Amino acid sequence: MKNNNLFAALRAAFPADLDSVAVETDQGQNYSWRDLDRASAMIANLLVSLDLPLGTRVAVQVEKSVEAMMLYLATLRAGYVFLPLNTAYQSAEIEYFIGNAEPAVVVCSRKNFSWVSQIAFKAGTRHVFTLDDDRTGSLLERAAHCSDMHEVAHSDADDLAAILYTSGTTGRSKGAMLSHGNMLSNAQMLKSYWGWRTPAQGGDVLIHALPIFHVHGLFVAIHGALINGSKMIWLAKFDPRLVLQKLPEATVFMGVPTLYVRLLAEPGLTLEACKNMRLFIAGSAPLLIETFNDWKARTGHTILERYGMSETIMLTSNPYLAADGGRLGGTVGFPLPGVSLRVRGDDGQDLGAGEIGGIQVKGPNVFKGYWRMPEKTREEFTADGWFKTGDVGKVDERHYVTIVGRSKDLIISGGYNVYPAEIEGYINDIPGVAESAVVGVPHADFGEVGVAVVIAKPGAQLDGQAILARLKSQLANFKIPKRCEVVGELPRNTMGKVQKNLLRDQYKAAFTKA
Ligand code: MLC
Ligand code: AMP
Repeated sequence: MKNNNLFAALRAAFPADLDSVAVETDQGQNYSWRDLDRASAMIANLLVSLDLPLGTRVAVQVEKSVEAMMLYLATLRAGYVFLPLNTAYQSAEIEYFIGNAEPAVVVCSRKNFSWVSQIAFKAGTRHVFTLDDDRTGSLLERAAHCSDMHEVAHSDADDLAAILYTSGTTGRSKGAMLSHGNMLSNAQMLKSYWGWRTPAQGGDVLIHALPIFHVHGLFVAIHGALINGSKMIWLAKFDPRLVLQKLPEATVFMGVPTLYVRLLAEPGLTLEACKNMRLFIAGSAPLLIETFNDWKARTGHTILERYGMSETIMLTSNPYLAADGGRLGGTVGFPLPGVSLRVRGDDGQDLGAGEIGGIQVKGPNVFKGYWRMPEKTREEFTADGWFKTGDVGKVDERHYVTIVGRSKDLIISGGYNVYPAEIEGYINDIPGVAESAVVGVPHADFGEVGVAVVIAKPGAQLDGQAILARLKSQLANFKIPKRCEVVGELPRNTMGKVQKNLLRDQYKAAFTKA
């Protein structure tokens, strides 16, 4: 029977010359394809030796490193389920994820071992390993004793490969369950749609500058390079000057819009610097038309904007080939081959070209549901099996999709999702707070950031800075509102509901002026 394990397909695409460079890091290390194969086999053998049940979750909160990617590949090839966690998450957030996912294995950095292991052991996790970004930690120490030969586990297309937590509108995160089939179909389709060149076709080189705990950096970028046998230039952290330095050796770059904004601020971004590049891809948040136009003027390249989600990986993309239509700024392009997309009105009726409504999708890339939340899963799918993205948009006569807003109350800041309901919950727990509202406003660097507007209980004295300081000790740093205002009252409609649109309007220029 055919093995649908994603790793088997990635491994089959490794170039014939296994000693050629697969990953070159900004620390001057080179990893060959053989290194990726052997090290992921050793870690997979370590996991297998733990005698874990099928479907075991491996939760990972570590700094970006090539070894962290190898751990991901090892989890796939051993047939377990990878659960990546943002390094910014703090103890309450980690406690929720571990309690909800019940991983049998947790891997964290050494500096966090004492509190992470305490949470994990309390939740019933049997194995907690450490992994740091300098190739040290108990995971690698233990794996060093394991064989470097490992037969890839058999997986069906529907078997789970990863769980990605994505925040919910009620403030509780939901684990999106992605299968080997979801990821493989998407990776294979993007291979041809974005015109990746295998080594035999001259090869591509990807600058990997994104974090590896979300869809963009972990799946779109890593699968894209590996399934094409393409080399990666691996940056531990995004640094615009380093990217510029590496551009002449690369052909493909992927980034959230903030990365493009920051690169544009560098005088070294020129036609000359980009002349070897084949493709610049942007996504995860709206790309402003100014950024799109400025980029074209400065580099001669038209950014290819695409649209995706944790629940679906990639959904739409502007075309790679001019023959398929141009790359249209302000749009996210066409539904990708195999993906069906429709726009529905509030009453569930199909909308025509140019009409604005809720975006719904179907396809082999659409996830299997939310981990242990059958109710939530049912709510997010229509009776005829379409996934409701929560994004609001339109499709024009030529089939270009434009996202105009979101029905979900969500802020996307520098490519990270922040759910106001979660932040409001924390603010409302602060003594003296009667009520709060968090809204997203435009920001020149992050695209959008949160502003918290708070009402004090009668007689209570509140200070905006003190509220932010308290939030900082509880939540991932990117979720902290960039401003907190204590006010007398919140604008409400006749039903008594807070009118967030009025607050957004009130603070809309707070971060856009020079
Ligand atoms: C950092 N900070 C942010 C932030 N990132 N604030 C708001 N939004 C963000 N995204 C704040 C920190 O809290 C800190 O504040 C200060 O900025 C410096 O932190 P840093 O870690 O040094 O920041 P920096 O390295 O500059 O990071 C910015 C960034 C990063 C843009 C490089 O946020 C990033 O890598 N974003 C990419 C996210 C991503 O990969 N998304 C893909 C999701 S997948 P203070 O006050 O503490 O000093 C998805 C699906 C799809 O959406 O379609 O792809
Ligand atoms: P996440 O849950 O982190 O995977 O974020 C997915 C959300 O990011 C989508 O539902 C969209 O709202 C948003 N998104 C992704 N790509 C784009 C894009 N190119 N333009 C606008 N929004 C985007």
